[in-house]
Amino acid sequence: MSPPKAAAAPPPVLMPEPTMGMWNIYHAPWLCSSIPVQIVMELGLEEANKVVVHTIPSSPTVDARNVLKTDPVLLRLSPRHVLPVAVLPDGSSMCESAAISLAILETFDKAGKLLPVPGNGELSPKRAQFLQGVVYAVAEGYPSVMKLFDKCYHIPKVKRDNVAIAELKRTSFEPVVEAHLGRILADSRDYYLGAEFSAVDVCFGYVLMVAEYCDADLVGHPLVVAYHARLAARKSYKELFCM
Ligand SMILES: N[C@@H](CCC(=O)N[C@@H](CS)C(=O)NCC(=O)O)C(=O)O
Repeated sequence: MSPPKAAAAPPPVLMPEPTMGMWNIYHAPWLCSSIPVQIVMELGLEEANKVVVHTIPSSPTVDARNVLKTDPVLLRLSPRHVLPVAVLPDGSSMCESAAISLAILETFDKAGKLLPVPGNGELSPKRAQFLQGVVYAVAEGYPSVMKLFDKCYHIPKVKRDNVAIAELKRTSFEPVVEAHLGRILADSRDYYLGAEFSAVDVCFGYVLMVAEYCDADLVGHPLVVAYHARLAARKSYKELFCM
């Protein structure tokens, strides 16, 4: 009788080269590349053949972090081994989820579906609020929730450093995310800028999704809970985060 064969290793995931002449975004499910990808979805840019999203497949045998460190295309495009990375029609590339999101909006959202469009040379207060919101959510909100994520991810609740989690919640997440959103939403607006959904809500939706994923009772403010529920009801959010 021959000895049992070891299970064959799954073939390595190989990411495609960017498509020249189009925008390309490299993405992995759950990572912050979800922010520009949700904007692409909201604007229907894949269907319109303007943007190609290359997604590292999500499966029990594929570790996106490993693909980032080994895939030849990603190693070349993202030497820091992080996503998102966007490749522009001329082949040049750019990183940073907020910058990529703003660049996509500037290029494709002339009608202002997800942002207040620039006026005739004057910066309107709403557009200023929009620019501030996108940068704040990604530069301040995202690191604040990720500090907590690092203390919660794959750690059973009883084994977590609950003292450190409570401290981070009090000193970072509450003032930076929860109290900030609570103040913005206090005049019973539905979204960050008012009655209309915008790309700022995409960014904060991502931060709140990570907070919920931590399963550490991070958000208790009723206005913020209701705001997150509104964001989570969108088709694009469900397709990205309710798999
Ligand atoms: N400031 C950067 C952060 C990029 C970043 O850290 N991306 C994370 C995902 S959210 C990543 O790719 N991590 C890979 C890893 O942890 O191995 C941005 O907003 O794009």
